[in-house]
Amino acid sequence: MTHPIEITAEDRDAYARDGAVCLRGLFDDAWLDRLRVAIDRDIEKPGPMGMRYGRKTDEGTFFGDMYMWTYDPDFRDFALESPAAEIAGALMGSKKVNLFYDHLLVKEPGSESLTPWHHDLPYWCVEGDQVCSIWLALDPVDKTSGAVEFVRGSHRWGKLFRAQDFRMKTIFADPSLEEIPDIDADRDSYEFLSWDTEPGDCIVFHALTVHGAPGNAASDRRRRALSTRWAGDDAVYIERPAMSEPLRDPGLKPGDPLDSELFPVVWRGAA
Ligand SMILES: O=C(O)CCC(=O)C(=O)O
Repeated sequence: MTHPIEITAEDRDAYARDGAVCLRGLFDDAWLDRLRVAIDRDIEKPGPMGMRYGRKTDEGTFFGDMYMWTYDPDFRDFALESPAAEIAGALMGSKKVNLFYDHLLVKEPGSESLTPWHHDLPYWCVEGDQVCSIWLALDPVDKTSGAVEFVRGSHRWGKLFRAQDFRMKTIFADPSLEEIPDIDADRDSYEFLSWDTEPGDCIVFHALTVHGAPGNAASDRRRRALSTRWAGDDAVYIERPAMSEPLRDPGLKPGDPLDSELFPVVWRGAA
């Protein structure tokens, strides 16, 4: 069933205050069915940025891929035509929304690979406050199958933590950046947000919100998630000393708005 896109003032306040908000049932079965087929196709034949995250010894894999929209028609339609861009625009309070990229994160049952605590901005060639992700669940997800946890309000800490590779290597290490604190060693000091989600639910979170996730070793369900990354009016291109390189050179100079073939404007709201 298709739900009208209705973002309430409470949703906007929660996103601004907490740095993460869960929105229920905004993506209908038609999108989910297309994405599930596309996901299996991508796992079968990954794109240029596809890789196995996490431990090689895992019984179930933690598979990731990025920029699928650039070569797969179903991911492309989702990125360009689904309600995602409008949702991002409404929550960020932006008049235009650029697609930054799409990111597939599949934890198969048996995967013990956790998603390390991190926030996203230091990985990215973008700067700005209006930068967010929409993490869309394709399966029922709870903490036994890898529900993502968010540190409430961490997008307002004024910090930029050193990025770390999901494969636990250090290829993104920028020594000038502070290391992220050991969140699990000091859980009483933080407030966490986490939601059990059904297919079609999504979590929208700010690019500075600290988040991480357990593995999927305790369930017998797949945990397929698609994170689409979005940027708004104040976002500009930058080059960081250590970052996750984009799929290709977008042809932008530091300080440029993202508008380009690689980071297209997908949605414009009322001026
Ligand atoms: O799905 C996960 O385990 C991690 C998600 C994540 O880190 C992201 O979407 O930025």
